Amino acid sequence: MTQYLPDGPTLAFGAATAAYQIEGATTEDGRGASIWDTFAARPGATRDGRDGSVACDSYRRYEEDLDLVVGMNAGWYRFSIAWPRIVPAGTGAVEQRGLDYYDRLVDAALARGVQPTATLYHWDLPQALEDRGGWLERSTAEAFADYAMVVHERLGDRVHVWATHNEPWCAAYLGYAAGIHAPGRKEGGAGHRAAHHLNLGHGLAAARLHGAGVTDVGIVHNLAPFWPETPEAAPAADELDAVRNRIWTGPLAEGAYDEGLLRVAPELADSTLVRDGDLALVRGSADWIGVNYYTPFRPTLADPSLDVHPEVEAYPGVTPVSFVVREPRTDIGWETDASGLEAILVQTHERTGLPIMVTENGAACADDELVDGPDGRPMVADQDRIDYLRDHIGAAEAARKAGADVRGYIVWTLLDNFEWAEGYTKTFGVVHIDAETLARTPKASYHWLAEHIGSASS
Ligand code: IFM
Repeated sequence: MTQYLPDGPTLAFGAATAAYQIEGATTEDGRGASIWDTFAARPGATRDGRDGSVACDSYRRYEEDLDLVVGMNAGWYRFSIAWPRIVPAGTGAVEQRGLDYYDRLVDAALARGVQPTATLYHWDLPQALEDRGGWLERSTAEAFADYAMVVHERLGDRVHVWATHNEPWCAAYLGYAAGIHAPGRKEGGAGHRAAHHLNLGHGLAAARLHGAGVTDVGIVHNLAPFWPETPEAAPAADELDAVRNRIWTGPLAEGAYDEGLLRVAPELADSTLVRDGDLALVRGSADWIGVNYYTPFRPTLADPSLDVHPEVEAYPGVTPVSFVVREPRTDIGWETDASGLEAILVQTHERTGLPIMVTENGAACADDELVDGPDGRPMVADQDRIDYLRDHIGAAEAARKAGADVRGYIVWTLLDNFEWAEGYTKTFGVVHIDAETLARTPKASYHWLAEHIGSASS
């Protein structure tokens, strides 16, 4: 039973960010190097050659950012903690100055009446752990649980809603198999191995957090609907559902990797990897689940006009497919279809029975330009994003009416920020960041959200 997760008669609202995407200050106050510092420094790793060393400078400007959360009428701020700020070498010595930063951030949120919810891992693994094998090693899962407890010890009196991982699918498959995210390894079945250790790390951390009295431990996944474009693609869609969705929900709900998954990911049947007790530990370990949704996927078999998707190449055992991407699309090329959010929320409810938060949803938009407004002040008229958000909030409400226990909607993201391999070329923020001065300018979507949230909760 969760105690602190929102549970009101209407959706709760929040804004989300992640440490490496906004903080900057990557060499300050004893922070160790992370795999994203190393990866982003590789020529060609990010579209614009840039990294997170400055980002939005939220390490210093967090109070201004929290004021923006308040101005949006959002009751929740979802942020992530940078593991290399807390345990710079991944294991061993703890850096108090890193903890002090999050301490100040949490106090500043609470002082403004905003509930902080912390994610412990949003992809910035300490480089020292990667040097010892990263998520391909069981010891990283064990180190993660130790780090979780260090953070909880400092913040647990004020942070009550925790998430272990954010989108471990990306950490595993984009990081170790597709090689397009840090640490940039392209090693076939390694994605499944990393995925198991991420599941295990969640299970170990959740057990220890529960042991320390935490009641609201969750995990955040980018679950997605796979809608076969043709009847022939239906078996492939099921395989993709296995490696993208059931690989996480199966252990949580059933304590098992299902047979369909094991057929395409035989690595997960290896008892030296998946040891006795691992999956039993994960079963029932989450009190809530976060769903990050952006787009549905429409697999189709062997269409010569389309490339096999690089993400699909990351699963050696899955039938090669292409994805048909219909219009309209956001600026990052992802199809916009809000009905996919309703579908994935209902499916997650059916598969896990857990309370759900929409922990991320938002759009990269091409209309994010700063222009002079009618009153002479700078403004961003991002009508595309307003349409996207309105439709998706409606879909979350529809899922709730259909019986899914959806508690809240957290927009991705508060600020334009470092969008991983895309560098700063794709903007998801409801607040514009000036590339030179880092000045914050709320976009039209921010004002729309403020009004929507204000009227929804009054
Ligand atoms: O920016 C990312 C975030 O870090 C994780 N979820 C998807 C977002 C948009 O790509």
